[in-house]
Amino acid sequence: MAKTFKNFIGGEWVAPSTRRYITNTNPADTSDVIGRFPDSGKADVADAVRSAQRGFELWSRTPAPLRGDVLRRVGDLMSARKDELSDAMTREMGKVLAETAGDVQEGIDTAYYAATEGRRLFGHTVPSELRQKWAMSVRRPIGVCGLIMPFNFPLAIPTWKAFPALLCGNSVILKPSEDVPHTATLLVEILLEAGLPPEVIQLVHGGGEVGAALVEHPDVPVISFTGSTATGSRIGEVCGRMHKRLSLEMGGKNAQIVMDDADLDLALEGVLWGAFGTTGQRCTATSRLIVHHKVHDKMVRMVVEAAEKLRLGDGRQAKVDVGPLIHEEALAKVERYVQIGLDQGAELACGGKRPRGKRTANGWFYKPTVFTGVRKGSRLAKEEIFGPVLSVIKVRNYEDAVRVNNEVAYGLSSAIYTQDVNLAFRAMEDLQNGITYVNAPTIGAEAHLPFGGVKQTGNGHREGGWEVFEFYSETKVNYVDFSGTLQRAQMDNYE
Ligand code: UN1
Repeated sequence: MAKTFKNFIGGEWVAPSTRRYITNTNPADTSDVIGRFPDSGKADVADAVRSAQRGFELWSRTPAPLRGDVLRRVGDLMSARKDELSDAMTREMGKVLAETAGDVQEGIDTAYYAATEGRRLFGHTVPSELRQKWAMSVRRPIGVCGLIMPFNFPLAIPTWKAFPALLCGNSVILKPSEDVPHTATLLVEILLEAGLPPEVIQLVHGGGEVGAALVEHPDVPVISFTGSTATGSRIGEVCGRMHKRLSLEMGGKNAQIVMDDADLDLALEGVLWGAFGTTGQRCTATSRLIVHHKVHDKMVRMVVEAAEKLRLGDGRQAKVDVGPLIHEEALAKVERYVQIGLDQGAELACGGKRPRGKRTANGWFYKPTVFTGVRKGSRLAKEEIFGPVLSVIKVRNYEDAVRVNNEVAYGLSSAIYTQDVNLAFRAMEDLQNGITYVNAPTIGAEAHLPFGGVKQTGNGHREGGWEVFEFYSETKVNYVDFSGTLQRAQMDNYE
């Protein structure tokens, strides 16, 4: 009998009010059951909010450097348990161990960055226009933050959201993806062990019902969401109506541009990692390879030859390059897009089917797939697939490459491979993305820099780095007049 997991609400591990559960299985081998996790409902969210409000009262009054100390201990515990966390993560999410170790590391980096921010959290002190008057701004906690996470970074993304939120003095309700609830459970255990007061963190497992209840709850003033653009739009409507603070990280259709002067071996390594790492299930995944016509045929040959050699299998086994997709539905979506590609006249250069063989028989595997001759404006060229499918687009020159990169609705990351320093700098200006890499793939953002995209990818906020602390805190301005007289701003100095 599979282990039954609980929510963490009101400072205790509790069963969901619904008495419903979702069975979580290993996507590389669906006969491996990780456990049953709560399929919670609105009442569980309501309980979590009430408790989180008490948590907020306590935590928002705790000095920021002490809040930082808790996060430093969280980083220490995550470091000590890196192997255990990576293993648990690969088991429920599928990506290879090297990648889940990177995912844990991103969480550790985020913890230590947030810990030190507790001793900064700068405001400004600025001169007043009046004599004997002081003016300053400070950062204040906001309240209960509802954090809604995707499956692809089971630890890094929850930490990106939760650690800065906590450092700023907010309490947090985590709604992990129902596909990776175990990793979130381990994270909450670590937070508690590190000394976070119990009511400051709540964990409510479940699906869309939990997410919707959080978004619609009047006492959750901050929502952060990473996921699809369609869901993000619905969340945005509700938050707009309720005047909530909302950070959205949504889709991508990221491209790697290869110019005719590029180091093709380097470009090859970049595109393999960008397109097929995490089985293409990153918001930052390389989904389009935009290649200068002079090197197009050669580059395609190199990519196809290398893609065919990638070894599929259980990410916990040695020598596996690519794990499974997260679930049957994700696999079906990839299959649908392959059909759409064929229907719209693209040429299948490799992949395009499920693998055969024992190693992959029980999981949601799909072969790394490359399409060439992908027409500008076709669905393969425009829509996010979130799987191991790469579309190659041939271009005439740099301007054409920029145009193709920019003509999609999304704007998360882009990459350009060139030896021409002038062109590299022009690209940094011309490519409409939140992140541009020069001679490096579209994935691999670092935790201490702002992360996010333009256009339909986001709503203007950033995760990571210094900017995220502004999202999770409210600016308050204080004026102190110590003149003992009424001084009228804009008037008494300008008579
Ligand atoms: C995501 O796919 O949502 O830059 C996040 C990267 C990772 C984070 C990706 N550090 O690829």
